[in-house]
Amino acid sequence: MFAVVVATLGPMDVESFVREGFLRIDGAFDADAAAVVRRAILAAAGCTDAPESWTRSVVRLGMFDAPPFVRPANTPALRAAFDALVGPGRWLPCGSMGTFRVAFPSDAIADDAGWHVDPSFGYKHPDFLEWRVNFRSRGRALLMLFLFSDVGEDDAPTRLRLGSHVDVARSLGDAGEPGMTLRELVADDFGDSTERPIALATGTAGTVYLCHPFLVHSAAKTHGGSRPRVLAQPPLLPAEPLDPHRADPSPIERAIRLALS
Ligand SMILES: O=C(O)CCC(=O)C(=O)O
Repeated sequence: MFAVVVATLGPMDVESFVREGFLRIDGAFDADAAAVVRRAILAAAGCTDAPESWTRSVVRLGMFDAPPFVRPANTPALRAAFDALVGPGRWLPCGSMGTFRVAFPSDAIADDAGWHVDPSFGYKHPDFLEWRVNFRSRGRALLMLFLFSDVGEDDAPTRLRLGSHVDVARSLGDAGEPGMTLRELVADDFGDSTERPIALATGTAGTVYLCHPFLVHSAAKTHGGSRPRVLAQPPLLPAEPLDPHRADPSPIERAIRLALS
């Protein structure tokens, strides 16, 4: 069973993060704040609470940076968790929520539900499969999943490959400083991580999953529930380059170092 954290992170939580590659923080932000954002996102998608208005299976909406959207990413509980996992002074406050992905109840197979890690540099290339990741996780300190709706097992939870950050770190270690493209990582089966057990990113609105940047994950293929699932996935940006070999590695860096050794 993976760790679920309600308040401050303890040593066991941190060790679970290093081993499994993620932590679930319950009540990381307020459920009322989640409801405000959820309504705004559904309105931006041209929908209401009425199922008749849910005419697509998936909608992506980008780059919301107004205070109600970014406040959930800057709560005291999350800032403390960022300090514990990335290190005080080594991360930048979140100024935008990245892409919101809304999944609506539907049997249609989502065409963007493939296993992947989120690339963190090389974005100038027009083909996203050429975007890159390297063993230092250049450009990204954490992958974060913010639940703005209640997400049960039938509500299209994100799928997480437990421990896959270790497999990916090993492949990236072999690739050195230039790292690998997403295309190369796909061909590598993300460090041969296909047999790893899968966890589902479920929880009530206000839950946040803090994930190692190398954690392999995928959207659910279908949505068998009855309410739209609203998720944001902003990166936590590093304030300085990560260095798995430094004298006082953060848990993120320590997980990489353990995989490389
Ligand atoms: O919607 C989800 O559950 C995850 C989406 C995702 O991983 C992505 O868009 O990169």
